[in-house]
Amino acid sequence: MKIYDDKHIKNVVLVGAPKSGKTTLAEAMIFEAGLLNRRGTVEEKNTVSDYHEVEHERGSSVYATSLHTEWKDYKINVIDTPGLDDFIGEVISSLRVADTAVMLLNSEHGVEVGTELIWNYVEKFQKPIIFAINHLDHSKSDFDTTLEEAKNRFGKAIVLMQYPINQGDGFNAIIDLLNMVMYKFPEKGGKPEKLPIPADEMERANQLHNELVEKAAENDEKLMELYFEKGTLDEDQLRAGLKAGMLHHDVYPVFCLSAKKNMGSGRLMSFIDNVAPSATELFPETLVDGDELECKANGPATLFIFKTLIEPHLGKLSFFKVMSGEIKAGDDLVNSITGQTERLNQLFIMDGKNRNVVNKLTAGDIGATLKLKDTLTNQTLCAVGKR
Ligand SMILES: Nc1nc2c(ncn2[C@@H]2O[C@H](COP(=O)(O)OP(=O)(O)OP(=O)(O)O)[C@@H](O)[C@H]2O)c(=O)[nH]1
Ligand SMILES: [Mg+2]
Repeated sequence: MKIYDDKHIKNVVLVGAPKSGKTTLAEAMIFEAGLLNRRGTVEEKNTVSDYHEVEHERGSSVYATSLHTEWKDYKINVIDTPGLDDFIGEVISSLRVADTAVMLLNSEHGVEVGTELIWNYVEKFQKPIIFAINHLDHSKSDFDTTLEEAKNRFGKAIVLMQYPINQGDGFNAIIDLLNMVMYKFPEKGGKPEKLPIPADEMERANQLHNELVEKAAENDEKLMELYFEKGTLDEDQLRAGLKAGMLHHDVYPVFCLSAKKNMGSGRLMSFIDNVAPSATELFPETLVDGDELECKANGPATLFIFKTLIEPHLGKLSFFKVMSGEIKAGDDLVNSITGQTERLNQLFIMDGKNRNVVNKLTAGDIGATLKLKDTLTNQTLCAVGKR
């Protein structure tokens, strides 16, 4: 597996009301990257993410599942969470290690009770967030009402990056307000054609583009000055402004999707690569003793265990985020609460039930290890002498 440095790893957690399309999107994100030969579906019970028997029986996610995709020189770790509020614990622990949350909204239903419940935790952890309006191919899709509800509920940080021009049965085109182009998808989805914005959409697109630029400039005095001087911002300035806005919870970018038809996931992943913050760019974690821990590869090795699973025939599987430093298979770390030493016998990158063995993981990455003796979820393992 290709090794990515700490600047080229992004952790996103897919959240949203039940059936908003999280598992279908996760599958599309891996398929688009060419890491799967065949795109599984929830109906056929063959997605990478919903691999547990109970998920097949119910036809919906029960566990938060870690997987990864690779998009244009970046590794994106994806955690697909269940939407049903019975399993909110899975969402909370996943949000804890996310760099960005991607909240799916079902455009048939708009903002749902489930959306609001999850929102409370996004706010609590102050995680950067992207909204993805899904189900745009559905005959009852209502993008404008969904957007309006999101604005009413989540406020003026909501800013459109794209809008659909033919939602419903024949959905296949999106106006992209960042690149100012139209993306037109082939019938089976996948890579879209890049076309000029049609003349009759130009006025609306220009107006929304200007709103986007203003929003990006709003968070930075220098950008605001440049914007007033030149009347616009270049691509790098836009990215920097949006990133700063996401970090401060002043910008919630909105994307368009039909996860089922595999339309829109590529553009979303490019935005995650180029704009969404990496763990190294998040504000430092405040530790119990008041100290701050910065996420950087040359810091002290620190792992946070966010999930523990007992897998049949395997035993205890512990999922963690490398909060700082670098870890190698065979390293000894100390549990910061119990003082017990734990050996990391094997390190994995997980793709649903598949374990990819790796020798090393760096700051910001998410991985798993087997058979920790005495370490539970929500505990931290630190370099010896750093407890
Ligand atoms: N028409 C349409 N159906 C979709 C889309 N995305 C997902 N679906 C369907 O909606 C249903 C739920 O999709 P999932 O991917 O399981 O949704 P989820 O958010 O993971 O659901 P939970 O895990 O139960 O919270 C499935 O039948 C999907 O095929 C979409 O973009 N358009
Ligand atoms: Mg699911």
